[in-house]
Amino acid sequence: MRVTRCAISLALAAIAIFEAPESSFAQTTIDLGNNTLVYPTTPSSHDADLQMMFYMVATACDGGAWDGPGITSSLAYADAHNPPYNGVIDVTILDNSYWRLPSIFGFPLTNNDIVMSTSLAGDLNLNGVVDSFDYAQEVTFETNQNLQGDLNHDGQVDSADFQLMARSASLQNEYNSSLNYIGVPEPSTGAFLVLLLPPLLSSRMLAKFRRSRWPA
Ligand SMILES: [Ca+2]
Ligand SMILES: [Ca+2]
Repeated sequence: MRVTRCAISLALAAIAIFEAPESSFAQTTIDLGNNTLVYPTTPSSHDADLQMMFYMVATACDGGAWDGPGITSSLAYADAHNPPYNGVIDVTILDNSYWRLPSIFGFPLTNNDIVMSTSLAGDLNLNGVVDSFDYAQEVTFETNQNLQGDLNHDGQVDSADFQLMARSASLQNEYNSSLNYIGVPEPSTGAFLVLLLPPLLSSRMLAKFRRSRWPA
């Protein structure tokens, strides 16, 4: 599938090859739904690609409304807009150059892969629970300002993210039943997608997004 300037909803097992010219990127939305997306990178492109993913999720999150362009989840949108407002459904970004997981949900990973998944906010290792392991990891991410710990996608890892993690942990029993990423879904069910996104965004574009989201 090759697309430009459009909205994409990922609902079935597929390999999506997505090409977005810089001029149209801001209008592009990829809806993960209740899926997990694996984005392969190369060692030379990894860091820029990871920054791109942070920005795409941040623009989609749009301060918690989940109504912006970028990489979003309709589940996160529904959770954010259905009263009572909870906002604990998130798009978690897992950088496998950090975690070095051999696989996720049975899907093989390389250390250059970036994983994005609809999940509970704060389930940093995407194992289906928000627990003390995630909390300890969040402490490290706060120390290093690693944006994998930026749960509210505001560009920094701080107390607001810990508060969201705590709320997510308290509500996880309620939410686990509605997320099929819990319980090791089979690849054949469509829970996995591999996204190839050439060409990579330029550093100039990333700088533009950085300025627009988080002015210096
Ligand atoms: Ca976890
Ligand atoms: Ca944050």
